[in-house]
Amino acid sequence: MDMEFDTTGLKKVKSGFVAILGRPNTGKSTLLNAIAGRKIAITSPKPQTTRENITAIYNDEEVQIAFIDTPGYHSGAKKLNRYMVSQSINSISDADVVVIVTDPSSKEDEFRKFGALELAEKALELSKPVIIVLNKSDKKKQREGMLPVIGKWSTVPGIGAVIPLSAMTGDGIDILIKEISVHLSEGFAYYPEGMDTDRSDEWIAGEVIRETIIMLVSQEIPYSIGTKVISWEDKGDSVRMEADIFVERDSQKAIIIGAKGSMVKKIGESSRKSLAGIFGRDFHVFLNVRVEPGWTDSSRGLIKLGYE
Ligand SMILES: Nc1nc2c(ncn2[C@@H]2O[C@H](COP(=O)(O)OP(=O)(O)OP(=O)(O)O)[C@@H](O)[C@H]2O)c(=O)[nH]1
Ligand SMILES: [Mg+2]
Repeated sequence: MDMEFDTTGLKKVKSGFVAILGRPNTGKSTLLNAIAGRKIAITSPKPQTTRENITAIYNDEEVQIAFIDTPGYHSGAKKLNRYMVSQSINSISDADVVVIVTDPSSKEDEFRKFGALELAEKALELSKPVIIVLNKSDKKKQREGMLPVIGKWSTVPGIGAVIPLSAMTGDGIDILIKEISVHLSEGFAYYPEGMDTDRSDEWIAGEVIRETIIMLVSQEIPYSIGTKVISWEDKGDSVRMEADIFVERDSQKAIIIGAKGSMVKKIGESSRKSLAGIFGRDFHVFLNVRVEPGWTDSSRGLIKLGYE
């Protein structure tokens, strides 16, 4: 990546940018967090959890790697879906290496439309080194499905490596880092020591509230949820934060609020516990539920929610 930057105080290492792409739900964000050693990206068993690119910076004695977690590659037609997919595809051009995460334990065919093969081809067209990750190796089903998948990838010209790993247990991540390092060149670290993400605590906290809603609220509602932290007061050992929860319709607002406010109370309590666990301090969480009609398919709505 060609960039002009101030090199004062930056140490000399092998460095570079690695984009993590793949279908929804394959474990990209879980992998990012495992590499970072803390929760930066939210994760969930439901697809389309990540909506924007998120950087986590990995450092060791030899390398500094900026990993970019991206939204899952999918075919949704709304403006939000298209924004998500463009985030993911755009990450390829700035990357030194492209890692494509797949989940051989699911029945998803990665060689069909909107599969990993399409992503690999896009990256190879731009002459990027491509590494395929076969994630969830801790699952028996994954190990059973793995051999034929490795066979299929071996017929695709240009694929650098196929690496089984488990983002959940961390097994195999060292091998992935070694394989990536082969493709990086000596240079200056891009980020100062101690910086492990481009995202603020406020932003992560807003995402944690969205993750809580994904877990607590069923059906299609999570796809209509947006969260935004509107105030953040650092009080030393605790944080007082206020956030807006956006929905698309009045009926969804009623569900999020719940009978006599029971659901929004539950969301607040559960978020507070998660935030305390993540940041190691107490949180006081105040939530407002707002309707932004049809925001997932409107430019105005996306801008208002911060997806620009
Ligand atoms: N057993 C197992 N589960 C995993 C592993 N990695 C991720 N998962 C689970 O897979 C689900 C999806 O994980 P995410 O990290 O949110 O997946 P993602 O690829 O970021 O999904 P999107 O953001 O929707 O594209 C979650 O329930 C994770 O706990 C793994 O190595 N083993
Ligand atoms: Mg994700």
